[in-house]
Amino acid sequence: MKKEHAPAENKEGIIVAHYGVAVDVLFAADNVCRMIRVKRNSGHVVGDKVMIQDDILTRLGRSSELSRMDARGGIHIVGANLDVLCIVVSCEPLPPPGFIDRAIVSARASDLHPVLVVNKSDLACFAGYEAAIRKVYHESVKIFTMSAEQGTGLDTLSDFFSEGHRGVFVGPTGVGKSSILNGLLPEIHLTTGEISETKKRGRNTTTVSTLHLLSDGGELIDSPGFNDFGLVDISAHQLSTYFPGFEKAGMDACRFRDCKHREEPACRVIELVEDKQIDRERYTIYLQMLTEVEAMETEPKYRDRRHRRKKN
Ligand SMILES: Nc1nc2c(ncn2[C@@H]2O[C@H](COP(=O)(O)OP(=O)(O)O)[C@@H](O)[C@H]2O)c(=O)[nH]1
Ligand SMILES: [Mg+2]
Repeated sequence: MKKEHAPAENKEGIIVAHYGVAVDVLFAADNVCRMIRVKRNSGHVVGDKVMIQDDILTRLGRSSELSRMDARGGIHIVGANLDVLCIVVSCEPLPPPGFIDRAIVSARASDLHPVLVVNKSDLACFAGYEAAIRKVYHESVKIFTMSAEQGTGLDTLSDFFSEGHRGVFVGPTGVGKSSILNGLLPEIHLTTGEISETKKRGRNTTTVSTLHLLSDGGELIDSPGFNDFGLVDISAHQLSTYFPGFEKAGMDACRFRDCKHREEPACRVIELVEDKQIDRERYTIYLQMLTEVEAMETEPKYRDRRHRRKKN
């Protein structure tokens, strides 16, 4: 891709990297990338479609936006105009409890298609971990397994994206997000990190989100790792509809349309738990998340979050 410095007029592009006070904009029509200055808290994120005129950048409307909350209540937009959320996990380091469920619920609530990537298939801990992941999620999401280190399993992910998807990698630092992208696009050389032997956690080497065009089609955003995937603006009704594992109950199978699957009569989810078709442990996790979401719905500090919105 060429880098251009002369002003471009009235062109539509897409933000492919964000550096705080500047963004890289890719003009797909002529495959040229330009760096444009922006205000520090401009609110632009990678994936945003923009219009440039006289060096002024205007953001166009978003078709989708995926947000998460960090442990301090700060809201981050993970990416814009995406249709896929790629949740990357590994058996070392492990994702924090609840990370996958929250990511799946958030994706579905934002109209994104969540998929799971289980990386590091070369490690001894992989087989047991993958089996556990499949047991819980195989009916809910597509699961890709791979080893970025050995270059195996990457083709299936690239085939999936070649259908024309735009996705973002999310997952804790050290699971191999950047390594997978390097495997898909060897010419990009993203910085990857060492895993600390004592903490078994990755060091944060990816500091900005960057969007990459895959050679066979589709686009993928590499993002800095994070451990908190707090739910943002998710209602109890959305959670009861989107929780992974409840798909088998079917839409509107409960007597009440707004059934929260807690103690309502003729609740299909509760029936399936009693029938052992939904794992009781999964149901308990759901109830914990439900209590949390209900608390957020009534908690004033969560109601007006606009002032605490952050980019990325
Ligand atoms: N054994 C093994 N190590 C991997 C694999 N993929 C990445 N790693 C290593 O895991 C560490 C973190 O990788 P990185 O791509 O920076 O992770 P990120 O923080 O998710 O972007 C690096 O030391 C990689 O070499 C894999 O498939 N197998
Ligand atoms: Mg990285």
